[in-house]
Amino acid sequence: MLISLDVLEKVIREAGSIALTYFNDLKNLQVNMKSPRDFVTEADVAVEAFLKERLSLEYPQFGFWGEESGQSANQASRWVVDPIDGTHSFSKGQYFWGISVALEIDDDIKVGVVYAPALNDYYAAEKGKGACKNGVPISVSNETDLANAMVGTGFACIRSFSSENNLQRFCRIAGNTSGQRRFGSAALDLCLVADGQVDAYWEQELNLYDVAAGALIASEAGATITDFKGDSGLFPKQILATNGKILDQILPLM
Ligand code: 2AM
Ligand code: CA
Repeated sequence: MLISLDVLEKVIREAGSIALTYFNDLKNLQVNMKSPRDFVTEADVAVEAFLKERLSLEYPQFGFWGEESGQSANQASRWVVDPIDGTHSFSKGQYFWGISVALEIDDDIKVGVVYAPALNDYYAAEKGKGACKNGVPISVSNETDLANAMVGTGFACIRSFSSENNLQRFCRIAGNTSGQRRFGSAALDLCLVADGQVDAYWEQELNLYDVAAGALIASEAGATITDFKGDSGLFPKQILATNGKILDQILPLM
């Protein structure tokens, strides 16, 4: 056992309390722009500072890579942290945002936890040991027909001013599915695949800290994690998570 999952849960729930303090006082929240269309709030910075300090104290052997503070110390074995995934939703008072923490060792994600404080949902997975939501084992959906499927996606690429912006792909896939959702947090979107609430999710131009924990949680719940060509692996620039049963149907539309 590399770490204690109980300790990790305690730390991430404390981080959630800090985030909620800001969330419950949004009119005083300071929001800045990292770059055009890319927001950072004082809550993102405070939550990440807390996680960095606490995780480094509990586990000095691991380095740290966070969205807001960058990389420090040992990067072969490190925490990969998104303090608030879904910052824009958070700043608008919407509930769908989460804290994402993964432990990566030699390019392999060993542990992933995602906590959504406003929903009080806690997802956790350890490599090879399955995934849980609020302590109860979860698994992907049984949907076998893309025509009946509920799919999720996101448009981080629009915010990045990317010319390949997912809109055409979205139209293609939407026309061949029954339900489409856009929740705005890659980490939680992957947890929804894990929990069978959506049957597939894809997004492009993300970063490892957006997807590291969620992808492990999804794959431990039985999801396939591939790129848009169907090659297995974790590719933040092109991530497709499915229940496995509709992978062959969605791939030609990617
Ligand atoms: P964030 O809230 O931490 O910024 C929504 O589609 C997803 O894309 C979220 O996980 C969001 O993470 C991420 N995201 C938003 N803007 C982004 C950008 N410019 N580059 C990479 N990821 C981004
Ligand atoms: Ca993020």
